[in-house]
Parts: sequence; C-alpha cells; structure tokens
Amino acid sequence: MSVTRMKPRKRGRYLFGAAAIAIAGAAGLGVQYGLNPNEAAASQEVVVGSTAELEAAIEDAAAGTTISVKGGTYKPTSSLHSEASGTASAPITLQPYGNGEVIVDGSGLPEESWLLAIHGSYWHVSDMTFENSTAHGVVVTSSTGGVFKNLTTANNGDTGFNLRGDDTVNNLVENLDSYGNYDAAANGENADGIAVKFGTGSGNVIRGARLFENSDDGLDFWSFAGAVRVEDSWAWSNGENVWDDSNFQGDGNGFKLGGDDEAVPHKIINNAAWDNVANGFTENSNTGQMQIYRNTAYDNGGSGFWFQTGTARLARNLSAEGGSADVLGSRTVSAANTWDGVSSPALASTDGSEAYTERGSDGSLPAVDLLVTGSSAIGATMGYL
Ligand SMILES: [Ca+2]
Ligand SMILES: [Ca+2]
Ligand SMILES: [Ca+2]
Repeated sequence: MSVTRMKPRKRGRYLFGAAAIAIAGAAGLGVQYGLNPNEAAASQEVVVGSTAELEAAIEDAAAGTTISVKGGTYKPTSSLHSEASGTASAPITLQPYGNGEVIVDGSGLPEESWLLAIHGSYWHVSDMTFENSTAHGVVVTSSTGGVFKNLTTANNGDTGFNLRGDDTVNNLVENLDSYGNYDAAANGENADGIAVKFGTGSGNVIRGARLFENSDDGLDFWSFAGAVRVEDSWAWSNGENVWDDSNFQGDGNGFKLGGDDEAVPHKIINNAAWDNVANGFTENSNTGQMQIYRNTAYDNGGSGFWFQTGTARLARNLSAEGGSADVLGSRTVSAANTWDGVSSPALASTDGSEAYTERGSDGSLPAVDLLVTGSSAIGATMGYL
C-alpha cells in the first residue's frame, strides 16, 4: 500500500485581518468601497522565515503584497529581485515581522551581484539591514513613490543605497545608516553611502541619514538630472583607506552634489560633514542654482564648502577647521556664512564618537552635543529642523 504524502500547505499566506473584514463587508459593494476584485485579491501578507521564502516572496510580490520577515539572518545566493510595482494605495511592503531584527547578508552572492534590486514603484521597505553584498547593497531603479525607512546598508562591495534610472520620482529615503561600503574591484573609487546617480526625476528626499566610513563619498549625485532635497543628514570619515588598499582611489567627499555636467538645483539643508578626507560639501561640476542652507562642515581634509564654478546660493552655513579654505566662484551668491564674516558660535562638542550613538526606537537620529551650537542663525542643528 502506497502512502500518499499530503502536499504541504503554503504557509504564512493570509489576509490582514482588517483587510479580510473589509473585503467580506464589501462583497458586492466593491464600487462603493473603492475596491475591485483584483485589488482585494492582491492584498495579502506573506510571512517568511527562510532565505528561500524571502527570495520567492520578493520574486512573487505584486501590488498590495506585504512581505513580513521573521527576525534572523538571511543569506541569499542570488539577487533579491523584482520588477513589480505597487500603487499609491496598494504599495508593496517589505518589513520585519513584529519586532524581529532582520539582516540580509549578501556574502553568499555571486560576484558583482546587487543584494536587493527593485525595478518598480511604490515599494515601502523598512527596518532592515542589507550588508556584505558583492556589489551594491540596495538598488532602486526608476521608482515613483518609494519609501525606504530605517534601513542599514553596510560593508557592501559597492554603494550602500542607490536611487537611479529615468523617472525616479517622489521617493523618500529616511533615517538610512550607510557605512563601510568599499568596492575593492575599483580600489574604492565608487562605493558611496548613498548615490542618486544616472537618471532623472523630481521630488526625491533624503532625510536623517548617517553616511560614514565609505571608501568613496558619503553622498553622491553624479549624473542625476533632477533636484533632490537633502536634510538633517550627517556624513563623516568617508574616503579613509581602512582596507589597506595599496592603490586606493576613494575620493572622500561628505556631500558630492553633482557631476557629468548636470546643472541641478538641489536643496541641501541642515546637514553636517566632518572628518571626511576631501571636501565637506562640493558642487563637483554641478553649475545649477543649488540652495545650501544651515549646514556645518568641520575638520574635513579639503574645503568645508567648495562651490567654484556654479551658481549655488549659500546662506547661514558654518565652516570650521577645514584643511583648505572654502571656495566660492564669481557666480555663487553668499550671505551670512562664516566666510562672510559671521563669527562661528562655540561648538558644544567635537567628539565624533557621539555620532555612533544608537538611534531612537523610531529610527530618529540620536541626540548629540557634537557640533551643536544652539544658534538659530548659523550652522546645522544636528537633529531635525
Ligand atoms: Ca569616486
Ligand atoms: Ca562617489
Ligand atoms: Ca578617486
């Protein structure tokens, strides 16, 4: 007598309680409730607890899918990849299950693989770590309406977090920690903390980031033709050759605000750059009318602020202890900065170790005294404006 094994049930797939009730209640009333059968069917949570389940869940994601990942370390052997899009009302959500700590470790990937590769819109990814990739940590291509919150991208083989591609619109990257990223293949020339590069699009915002100890730059907007707003973010100790690379090529700017002859009016507000190998804030070759307001540069190897060729407007910025003088060109507009004669207020602390303090439970920046002045007239607040 043969034994027939029961086919294992697909576990961990169920409707959100509230969604299930809403759908049941809306049966036959889809129009009235703004639901159609397709949307209702797609609205589901997938709970994953193994690497294979994580790979499949991302591969199978569709508008309305919530992927909830149990606490643990996941080690995929190929890129976590999706070309699916959510919608504004039915995003694709990737998040921890409950309060679990989720680490996605890319050290088992083939060479030159991106760890999380999303080519689509309305993804909401939060509260997870992507580390040790053989190339980029997270790459989000041609996304509208993405929300990437409380992520850590660390020790990857190229840039930690990337937005790129045409039609990169209205994405929010909030409270990112991105550090230790290093592209050995190019001797550190390319690995930034966060890169918004090689694309176009408006409405993108970076807020509350800590970008440090990356081989190239903290932040880099090379060849991106769309204004980005960067606020309340810190970049430090980028470009230091801690990898003992005898042909090291990392640049080491805190905030590199352009390149490849783009002219883009980025808004750079209430950020701080310290202890970077090169400049704190640099236009690179961006000639656009950027707004550079209430930022602090301290003890960078090059200039605190380097805006030589473009039309940037700089106001109420604090620069101190730069290795080189601040550089402004004839077309910049400058008022009420330290180099305009405003005296630098006293700094409460210059102890950089404070910046490593654990974030708040909601992912917010830690409270520090580092580079705090208490001034409402000049420099960064070292918190949220
Ligand atoms: Ca570089
Ligand atoms: Ca760079
Ligand atoms: Ca270089």
